[in-house]
Amino acid sequence: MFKAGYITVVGKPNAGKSTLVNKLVGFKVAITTPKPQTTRFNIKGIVTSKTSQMIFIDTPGVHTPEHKLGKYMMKGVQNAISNVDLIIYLIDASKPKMDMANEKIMQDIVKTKKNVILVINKVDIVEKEKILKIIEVYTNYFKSINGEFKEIIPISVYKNDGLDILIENIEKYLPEGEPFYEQDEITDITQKELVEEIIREKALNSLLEEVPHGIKVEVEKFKERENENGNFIYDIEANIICNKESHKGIIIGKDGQCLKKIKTLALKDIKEALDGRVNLKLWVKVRKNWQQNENYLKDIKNKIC
Ligand SMILES: Nc1nc2c(ncn2[C@@H]2O[C@H](COP(=O)(O)OP(=O)(O)OP(=O)(O)O)[C@@H](O)[C@H]2O)c(=O)[nH]1
Ligand SMILES: [Mg+2]
Repeated sequence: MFKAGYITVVGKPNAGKSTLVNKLVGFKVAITTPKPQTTRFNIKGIVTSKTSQMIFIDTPGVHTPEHKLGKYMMKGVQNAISNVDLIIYLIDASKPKMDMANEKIMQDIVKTKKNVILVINKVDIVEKEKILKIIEVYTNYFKSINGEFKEIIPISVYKNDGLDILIENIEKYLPEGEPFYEQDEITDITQKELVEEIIREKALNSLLEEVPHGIKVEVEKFKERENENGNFIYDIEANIICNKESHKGIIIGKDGQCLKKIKTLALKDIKEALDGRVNLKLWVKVRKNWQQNENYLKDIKNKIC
């Protein structure tokens, strides 16, 4: 009998949630960076096989919010753990310290009474003996709040290690039922949102610590046309929005070098993702404290509900 269901991937920032979902889907549906708090809204990644349809929900990393944007991000996580068939709690084996964020995640997921699988990622960069200790610490804490991990699976997304076992175990906990999505559907992120996210990824990777988290990308124009040879051409205009005047200059860089770099890197990925020719225009705009302003958070809010 065919199985189909929703699986939320939850964890602290930088654990590798988006990297894992991308790997399982086989397409980059979510951006990934070495910086924490990369993902801002829930993104679905759909994997359909002969035996099952797994709908993964990649969520923002759990943290204590410092502004309204962060609060909405955390609301998204709450929604994603409440309405699913299975929760994957992903932790980073190289940063296993049990802290308040980890405790909060486990307290939240235990309340849902859903099945939970503990997945320990990045085992490629830690010694084997350390993994046993991590398992002990996390299982003990979860037990102390009346939780129980249905399975515990160490993986390395980088090394493709443990992913087959993970898939087998996920299927075990999915309900029987018909697929929710067509076989060729892989995500709910739109082409426009994907472009915004790709540009944001390149900006995050090109900028120093203080600037990136204040950045938002908005595509203003997204036009698709077909040339006489049947090839698609996309005309895209986008704004990189920052929250301080001083950040604008940093994003543009000396002689526009930084913005140029962001554009070159983004163009490459956008062309690949859209499978066509792309004309990209990028501007930098300032919106003071946009992360605190309801008017500028409407799009993120809409993605939560
Ligand atoms: N060594 C190692 N690094 C990994 C692995 N998986 C992911 N990473 C790296 O971990 C960093 C964070 O990955 P993301 O997928 O962006 O993490 P995330 O959990 O989605 O982070 P947020 O969106 O901020 O919550 C990136 O630099 C990844 O390349 C892995 O298996 N091994
Ligand atoms: Mg992410």
